[in-house]
This record gives sequence, C-alpha cells and structure tokens, in this order.
Amino acid sequence: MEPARSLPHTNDLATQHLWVNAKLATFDSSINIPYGLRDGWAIATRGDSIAVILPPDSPEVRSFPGGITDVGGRWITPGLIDCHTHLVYGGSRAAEWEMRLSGVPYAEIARQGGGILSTVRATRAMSEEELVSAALPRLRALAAEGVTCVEIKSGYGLTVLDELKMLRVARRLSELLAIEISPTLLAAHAVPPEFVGRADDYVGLIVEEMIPLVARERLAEAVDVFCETIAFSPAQCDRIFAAARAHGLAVKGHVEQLTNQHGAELVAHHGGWSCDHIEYLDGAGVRAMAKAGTVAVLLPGAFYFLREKQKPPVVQLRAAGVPIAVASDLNPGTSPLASIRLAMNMACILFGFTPEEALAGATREAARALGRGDRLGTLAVGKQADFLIWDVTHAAEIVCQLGVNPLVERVFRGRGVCVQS
Ligand code: DI6
Ligand code: FE
Repeated sequence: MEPARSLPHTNDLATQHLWVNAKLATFDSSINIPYGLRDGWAIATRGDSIAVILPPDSPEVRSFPGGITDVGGRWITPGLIDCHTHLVYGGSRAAEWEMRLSGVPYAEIARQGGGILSTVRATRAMSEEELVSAALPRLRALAAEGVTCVEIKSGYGLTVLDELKMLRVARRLSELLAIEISPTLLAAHAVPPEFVGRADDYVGLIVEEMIPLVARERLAEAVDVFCETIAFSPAQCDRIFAAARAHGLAVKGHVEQLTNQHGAELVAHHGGWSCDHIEYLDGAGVRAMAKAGTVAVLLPGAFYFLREKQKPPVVQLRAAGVPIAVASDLNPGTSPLASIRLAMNMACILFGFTPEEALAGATREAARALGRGDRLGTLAVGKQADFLIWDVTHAAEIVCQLGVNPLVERVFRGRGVCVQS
C-alpha cells in the first residue's frame, strides 16, 4: 500500500488550513458556470468544516493564521460519494460470470443455486470479522480514488441475525477507514430459501422484527427493496416502506430495473430519497419523482455487466428537473466494480452524461440521494470539509482517463489523509 503523493504543507495545523491557487470545482448550484468553477481561488478549513472560500489575492490569505498549501493551479473537487453499493459480501461469482459468458442463461445458473442466493450462502457462513476483512480492500479501493462517503446495503443475509451482522460490519468499516458510511437495510433483496412460496411471511418478518430492531439499534438510516417480478411486488414494498417510515427510517428502491412495476411512483409517494436503476421508468414515474424531489440513481455498471439494451430515460429526467446521481452498485454479481470513476466514465459513454453531470452525480446529487445534501457534496462555506486535490489539467480528466489515479490529496473532515491503494 503506497501513500498518495502529498503536497508539502508549510504548517500542518490540523484544525485550520488554507489551500491557495486552486481551480475549485465547487458544484455549488448558485454559481452559474460550468462546474461552479472558482479559478485561482483559495479554500480554508476550520475543524471539520469549510471555513471560507476566497478569491485570488485576498488580503486574508496573507494574514491566515494556520498552515498554507499552494496547490499550483490544480483542481479541487468535493469528495466523491458512492451512493449505492453492496460492498459487504462473502464469496465470489467469477465462475458464474465465466458460465454466463460461455452462454449459460442466468436463469439456469439461478436454478443451479447461483445468483444472489449463492452470495447469501457464502455471506451467512462468514463471521463479522471475516466479512470486514473481505470488504476492506473494496472500501480501500473506493477511498483511494477519492470516495469520502459511501452507502452500504445489507441484503445477502436474509435472516434477522445475518442482516444485522452485515450492518454491524458496515458500522465497523466506518471505524477503520477515514470515510463516512450510510448503512441501508436491504432485507427485501431476494426471498430467502426458507421462505420460498411464502414471500408475504418473509415481508412480515422484515416489517415486524427486522425494521424495529435495526431502528432501535440505529444500524441503518434507510430501507431499500428490490421491486421486481423476480423479487418483491409493489404491495409488499409498500408494507415495508410504511414500516420503515413509522420507525423514522428513510426509504429508497431498486425499481424498474428489468420491468416497469411502478415502483418509482411508490418510492416517490413515500417521499423516498432515491429510485435506483430505473431503466424501464415511464413518464408517470419521472413526474412522480420530480414532484417528490426523489433522486434518480443511475447504475451503468449493472447495465454494462448484464449487457442490457434498455437505457434509463436521461433526457426526460433532465427535462423534468429530477436530480441525477451515478453510483457503482458494487456487488459480486451484476456490477463487480470497486470504482466510482469507472461508473462515472460509463455514465458518459453508455448513458450520455456530460463529464460535469457525471461528477455532479457523484458529489452534489449523490449527497442528496443519501439525505446529506445540506452537509456534503459541494464546496461551500459551512459544509463538511471533504475534498480532493487532483493533478489534472481539466476536471473532465478525472472521468476520462482510466487506469491512472491522479488524486494527490484526500481531505476528510478537514484532515488530509494518506490515500491507500
Ligand atoms: N439489482 C442488482 O443489480 C443487484 N441487486 C439488485 O437488486 C444484483 C445483486 C447480485 O446479483 O448479487
Ligand atoms: Fe444494487
């Protein structure tokens, strides 16, 4: 593990620091120019917040009491936020992928016990510590390319104990690395083998036992579902969302990924944080999301790995003013990529995003998708000081060039941290 190259600090006062001579891609919507760019400006932290953002040659720079770093015209962006991952899991699905590539249909693999349920078996068999060890390299990979906040879902346990175990692993990870974690209960990911033919009974277990327990122990912030013909019906998801809200948890959903079940309207009806995937979203869904302020989370990694043809309605979402985020969907089956930069790149190539939209989708809009829009996602005074210094000549290079990590420094809650890869 190599530490990232670090710019020389004239003084390492952790509580107060000033970075000068930067291209600040603020993504502040009130600055009506591309990237919300502040060219040649300075940014200062106090404690864990952004204290001030200053134009070039400000007198305050000369009298600044803390340490000063000259970034030499480099770009600074907000910390990247991966707002949809399943990064805690056991086992590997690479052999299954090899079978799929050689032409074995996914349904046949599932019949042989593959798919989500093979990951469930492997995850159930592992202890909390083993799952932490398995997840750490994936989380480190995200952190190394600039992720400062990540959402982590359960969903490969599917029993009360195993779902709680996964959420405890997510909590433990946030104590091990300098990264903020937003944990989500996704017990309604698949019907577990013990409940085949009795999905409503499993929904009862989620509603009556899992949600109250998770809320009481503050193990998750939100409740997610897989609303699909092969998973849970809109009526079942409605029961789950009602219970989540009654316990003070936010809601979100994997909706309209393979078919249109009107799951997005359901999420919007419950005032949900986000609708994710949405390849088959229709006009009514777009309108419901726009009205509710629900974020569209697009997941090009799953689209790519599944060789899907139906693209999410990006043009309609834009026209309706729906906030659009992009995430990795990091999971062992349909999106095995521990890279938000690759996801942003795919959003441009596969879904027609501009590089600016891709970066906004992994900063400002991703923060909104995690209920953190007031605290994270842009460079603005008072926001948490999570930002990244990049050795690039243009912000688009962060999205364009793959295989090289141009991240120079990663500041999390006001402190520059050693990036590990
Ligand atoms: N949709 C997906 O693409 C993933 N989960 C979901 O609800 C798949 C997860 C997996 O195959 O393990
Ligand atoms: Fe997912």
